[in-house]
Amino acid sequence: MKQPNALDCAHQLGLPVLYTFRRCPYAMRARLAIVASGVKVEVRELVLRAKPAHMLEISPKGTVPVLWLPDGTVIDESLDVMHWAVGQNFPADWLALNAEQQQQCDQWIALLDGEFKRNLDRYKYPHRYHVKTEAETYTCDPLEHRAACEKILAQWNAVLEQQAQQQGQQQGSYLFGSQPSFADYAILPFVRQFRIADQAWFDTAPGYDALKNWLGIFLDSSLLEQAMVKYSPWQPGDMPLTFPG
Ligand SMILES: N[C@@H](CCC(=O)N[C@@H](CS)C(=O)NCC(=O)O)C(=O)O
Repeated sequence: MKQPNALDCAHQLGLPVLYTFRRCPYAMRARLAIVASGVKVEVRELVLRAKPAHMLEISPKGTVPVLWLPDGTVIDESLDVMHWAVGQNFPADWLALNAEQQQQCDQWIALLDGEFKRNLDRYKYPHRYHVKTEAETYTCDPLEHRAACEKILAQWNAVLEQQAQQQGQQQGSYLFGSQPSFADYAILPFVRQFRIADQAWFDTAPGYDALKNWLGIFLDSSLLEQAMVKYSPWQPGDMPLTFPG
C-alpha cells in the first residue's frame, strides 16, 4: 500500500481544503454558504468511522466540517465556516441582517444547535440513548423527543406565517422576509433531517404549512443540489477535486 506523505495532504490547488461528510447537517450548512458565496474550495469527502489522519492532526476534536486555509488557519466549527464564506463574498440574494435580526438569528441557532439537535438525535436514534432512574434504565421515547422538536418548529412556522402575511403571499417566505439569510441556511439542513426521520408522518402532519413550504423550496433549490453533489471518500494522494465542481 502507498504510504501517505505530507505532500499528499498539502494544499494542491492553492484553495482552502474542506473536510466534509455529505449527509452531516453541520457540513451541509457550511457547503451551502460556500456555494452561495461563490467561493471555491478543494473538497475532501470522508466517512465518519475512518477520518483522515490529516484532518485529525489539524483538528483533533474530529468533527466535520473542517476548513483548512492556505495560510494554515483551521476553521472547525460549521457556523465559523459559514461566516468565513459569506465574509469572502456576501451572497447577492441573501439578506444582510441588521443588529436586531442578528441577535434573533443567534438565538435561533443556539436553540437549534442545543435543544433541537439534542431532541432530534433522540427522535432519530432512540436506541442510542438511555434514560436512567434509580429503579431502572430504559430506551428513550422517540415520540417525546419529536414533540420537543415540534415545539421549536412551531415557533419557526409562526414566524414564517407572519412573514408570508406581511408580504401578502404564501410562496417564498423566509425567516426574515422574502429573502433568505444566514439563519435560514444554518437551520434548514436540520429541519430536513427532522423530516427524513419519518417522512410519511411529517408530510401529513397538520399545522406546519408555512414550514413545509419553506423546506420544500429549499429541497427543490439548485443551491441544495449543488451542495449535495456526491464525492467519493478522499485518500491522501488522490487527485484534488474542487467544490463546487
Ligand atoms: N459544533 C460542530 C458540530 C459538528 C458535528 O458534530 N459533526 C458531526 C457529524 S454530523 C461529526 O463530525 N461527528 C463526529 C463523529 O460522528 O465521529 C459544528 O458546528 O461544526
